[in-house]
Amino acid sequence: MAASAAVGTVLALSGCAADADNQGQRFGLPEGVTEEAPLIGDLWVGSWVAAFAVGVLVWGLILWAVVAYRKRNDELPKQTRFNIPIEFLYTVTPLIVIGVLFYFTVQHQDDILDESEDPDLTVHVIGQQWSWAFNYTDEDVYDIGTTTDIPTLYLPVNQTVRFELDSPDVIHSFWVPQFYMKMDVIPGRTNSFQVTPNEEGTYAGKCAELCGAYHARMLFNVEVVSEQEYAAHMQELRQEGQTGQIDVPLRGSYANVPEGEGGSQE
Ligand SMILES: [Cu+2]
Repeated sequence: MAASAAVGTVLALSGCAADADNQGQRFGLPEGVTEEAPLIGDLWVGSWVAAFAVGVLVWGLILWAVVAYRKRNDELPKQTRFNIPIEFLYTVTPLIVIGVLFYFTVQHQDDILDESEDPDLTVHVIGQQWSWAFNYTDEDVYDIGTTTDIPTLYLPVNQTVRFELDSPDVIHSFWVPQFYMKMDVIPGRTNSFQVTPNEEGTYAGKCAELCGAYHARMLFNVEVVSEQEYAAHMQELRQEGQTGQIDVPLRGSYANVPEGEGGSQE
């Protein structure tokens, strides 16, 4: 009963999304578009399958106890205080469950955060109240977004990109849901990770850490494009004079507070 209700809820929730194809099978995850996405996808689906297996066992035992030991007469059943084997089981089983989840989480985390291979390109990402700046460090060009002019991050398909994340003010979080990856952007500390987008398309990105009044406006787009289109976009940025490496913190030209709503939020 509860199991089918839970599965029904997952299916109903996933049915609302535009890219609902097979989303139920992914337990609500959107379609992954990087080489590394299956690492997190498998961990997510595997955890749900394990949770349902434990759930079915527990619900089964509850039902069995309800039926097998229901009240049959007014005679008081045998009273017991404790049962060592059962209490041992109660203690050891959760430790095994947690141990298995912990093992697979650490194993996948190590693979996801692996940066031993050299990336094909590096993008220096600056998250700042309340928008993003993308510095294509190898190309020596950059793009700076504002709350009203949402920036677009261009990435060439099938190339490994290394994101270096910096913040000059408060903690933000760099999140592209379809990359199955997000990472905190912390002032005074450069975080980094690598992904290889393997499907061309337009994807949404956002800040996933409540960072102030206009947190909800910290949106960006990701365009995963062919190598030619990527080169053309780099050329565009160059022609617009957006060349060089940007400093953190960004100063001056960066109007990050929506017009007429002045005042910073710190
Ligand atoms: Cu933010």
